[in-house]
Amino acid sequence: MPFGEVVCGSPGSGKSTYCYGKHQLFTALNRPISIVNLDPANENIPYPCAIDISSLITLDDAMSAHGLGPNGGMLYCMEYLEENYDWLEERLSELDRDSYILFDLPGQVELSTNHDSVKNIIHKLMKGSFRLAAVHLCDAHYVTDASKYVSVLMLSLRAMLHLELPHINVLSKIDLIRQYGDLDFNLEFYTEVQDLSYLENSLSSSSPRFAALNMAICSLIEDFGLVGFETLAVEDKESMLHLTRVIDKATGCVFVPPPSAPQPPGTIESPSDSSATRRPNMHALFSTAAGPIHGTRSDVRDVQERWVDAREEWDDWERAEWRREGQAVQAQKEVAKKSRIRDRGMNAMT
Ligand SMILES: Nc1nc2c(ncn2[C@@H]2O[C@H](COP(=O)(O)OP(=O)(O)OP(=O)(O)O)[C@@H](O)[C@H]2O)c(=O)[nH]1
Ligand SMILES: [Mg+2]
Repeated sequence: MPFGEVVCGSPGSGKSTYCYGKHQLFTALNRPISIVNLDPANENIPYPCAIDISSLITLDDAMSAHGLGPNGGMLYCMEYLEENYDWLEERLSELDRDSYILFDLPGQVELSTNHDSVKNIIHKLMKGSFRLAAVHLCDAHYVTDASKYVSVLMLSLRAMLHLELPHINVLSKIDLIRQYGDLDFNLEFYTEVQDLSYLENSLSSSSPRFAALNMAICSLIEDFGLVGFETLAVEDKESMLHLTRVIDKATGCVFVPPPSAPQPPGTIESPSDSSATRRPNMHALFSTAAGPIHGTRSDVRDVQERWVDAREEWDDWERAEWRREGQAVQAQKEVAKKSRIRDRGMNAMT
């Protein structure tokens, strides 16, 4: 039962960078991970790629063979992949059974809001043994303008309804939020999406012609009551760890122990299937799944403090920590070097 994520979002929202960050994090945590690049226009892939759609079809091939533009070419590539689903299935079956799988999607938003190919491919994967969540990245600068924020709410809701997966919306590049000026509200307002009527003033002043339309969209979004956001700064380990916990909870991965976990007492080992994903978790399942998520960036007020209110102080503190860690590593190396020299001296004497 492989778990994984479908990473979607508008162009430049940070999908490929996030995949690379997750690969580095999981490698450090000893969790096997494989990344599938489904973006046929992705020329400079930053991460080690387990499966690349370019070996099936490239955007250039589709455009030149059928006289299409970049957008039409991209839709063609996705339809081609859907038709050749066997190709993907075969390559996925060759991957490590316990590997966590990331699917890096192209940035065309219609692929996750209107067009059916990606949805059909995902549904085929889910019908197999995959347990996936959609991770929808939205550039955090959208929250700095009320009408852009409404558009991103709409986009997120549309993707949730279209993909029909456990869905996590993420405000990416949150570390850059301060450089776009002061926010009208605290970050919590934008992530919780609780009472959008507060946007009325900003909407009437920034886009008076569409204020009524925007407010109608706001009330529609509130009626669904589905949209909320996590935050992400990809280079911040705590931010990545928090998002990982949220996603593991959404996919059900929290229920599954790592392959190296000891068997709980009384577990009967099935000789026919030794897959780690079939073993029960050692920990209390319901409290893990239903309880609050703990951790350094689990509260959006901490995120506000880290990146908005006290960014300089946190930057200084982190730099000091890194220096201390560096010095500790250096000191360890010195000790190891001295003991090697001493051992060599002892050997020479005997
Ligand atoms: N500061 C900051 N920059 C980021 C972060 N995530 C991504 N970026 C930058 O955003 C830019 C776009 O990132 P990509 O990962 O290429 O975005 P993408 O969504 O894969 O783009 P497309 O594949 O073209 O749709 C790059 O310059 C990244 O370095 C982040 O968390 N913080
Ligand atoms: Mg990309």
